[in-house]
Amino acid sequence: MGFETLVVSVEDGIGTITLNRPEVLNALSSQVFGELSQAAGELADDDSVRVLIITGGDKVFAAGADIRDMAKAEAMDIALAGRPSQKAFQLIENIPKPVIAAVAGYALGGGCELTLVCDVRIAADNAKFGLPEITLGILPGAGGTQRLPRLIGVGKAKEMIFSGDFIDAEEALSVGLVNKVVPAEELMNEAKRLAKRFASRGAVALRMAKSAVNEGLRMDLAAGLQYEHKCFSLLFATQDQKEGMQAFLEKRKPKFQGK
Ligand code: DAK
Repeated sequence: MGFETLVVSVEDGIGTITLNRPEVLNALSSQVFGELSQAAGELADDDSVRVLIITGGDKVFAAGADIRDMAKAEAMDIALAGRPSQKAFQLIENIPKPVIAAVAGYALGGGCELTLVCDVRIAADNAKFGLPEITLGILPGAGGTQRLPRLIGVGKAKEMIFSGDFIDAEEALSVGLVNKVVPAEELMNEAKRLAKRFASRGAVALRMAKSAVNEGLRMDLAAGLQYEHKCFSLLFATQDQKEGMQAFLEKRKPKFQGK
């Protein structure tokens, strides 16, 4: 289906969602959240898609939720309107395929929070991350107070949340908010290179590995280790496990079938 606020493409097993509201720095309106859910759901269900990339293009990732949408809202509007954004973010976080955020320019507020539901973040050297909600009299409400401390630690997360200040790509790298920083013109090449590397691995093992990490983070260590062991055991029922180990013993590259 066609989208008004996104551009969606599939090439070589990689599905790419590009936020496309340049006139407002890709601000995330309720329409964007709705279309994101739809696009992410379609790419999740498409067996030809092995890995997803979410980007805002080469100028800006997203300057947050649309402040014009929020400015006149009452508490109940937010309580109810929260659902499309929560649905989109939870859906993306739980897609059983790797999701890479490719970030150029600003990733602020809900834009920064969108990168946090991706598995891996690649930043252009011009990227800037921040949670400026506090400067608007609110707090990060799309997972920022929960996912950011889990990713980068409580102290730095609180500094970012309390100050609303932005950090540049190098600082984001140093605190573990992004996995890699590349020259801006190399951003999509690097994201695609990593996507192809992920796509060359067995799809079932990738799915299980993502689930083991994500679900494990919601459990205590003992329960997480048990869950990991269940995922690990189950993989011995796949053809990919037989093929991967046989290929190693025969000193050749494995040909994974994703089953
Ligand atoms: N919303 C709407 N329009 C925005 C926008 C935004 N977030 N950010 C920028 N724009 C618009 C500007 O109004 C301007 O439009 P015109 O004036 O040309 O009509 C155009 O984009 C260009 O922006 P600037 O002229 O401001 O550009 P500059 O380069 O001077 O500044 C900037 C760039 C990114 C520093 C600045 O635009 C800025 O501070 N933007 C706002 C950043 C911000 O505060 N973001 C956080 C928003 S709060 C939830 C779901 C989501 C959220 C919360 C809950 N539920 C689950 C309940 C998320 C909340 C947020 O993200």
